Amino acid sequence: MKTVNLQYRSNLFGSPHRMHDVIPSTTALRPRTKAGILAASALTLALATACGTSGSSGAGNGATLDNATTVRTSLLSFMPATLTVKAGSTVTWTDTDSIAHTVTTGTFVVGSDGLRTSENPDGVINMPLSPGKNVTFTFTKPGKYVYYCSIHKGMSGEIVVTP
Ligand SMILES: [Cu+2]
Repeated sequence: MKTVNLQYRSNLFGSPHRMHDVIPSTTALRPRTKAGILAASALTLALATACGTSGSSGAGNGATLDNATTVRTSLLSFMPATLTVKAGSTVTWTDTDSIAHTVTTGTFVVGSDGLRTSENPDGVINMPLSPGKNVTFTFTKPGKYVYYCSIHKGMSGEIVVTP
């Protein structure tokens, strides 16, 4: 699975023309691989989110923009990779892939190929994230919370909590 992850990322992000080519016509896309199908569906979801009106169904108190406290999974990455919120904020992770992930805080070592070679979960957050579902965590203490997906060795992100 490691090679799939790498090819996937470089195919989609390596060329500035690639996304443009993919976006206009979904019928012409005809992905032949599972990764291609995932990419196509993730792109479609990303576009729908980006272009749609806010239609958030969350309870929310209206004090913050929904996007400001939401991390999506897309194309086997957390987006945004770094999210800054104020202490007391509840961050929502939304799985917009068709595959399962985890949100796991801890430290890790990344090899020269960009994939983690070791992981040390710290137990602060360790939540499975299923396709189409959300998980949330409320950050009460300021600090930098580095997290990763324990399933995909190239997926990580951080939440920076300010006072
Ligand atoms: Cu993952």
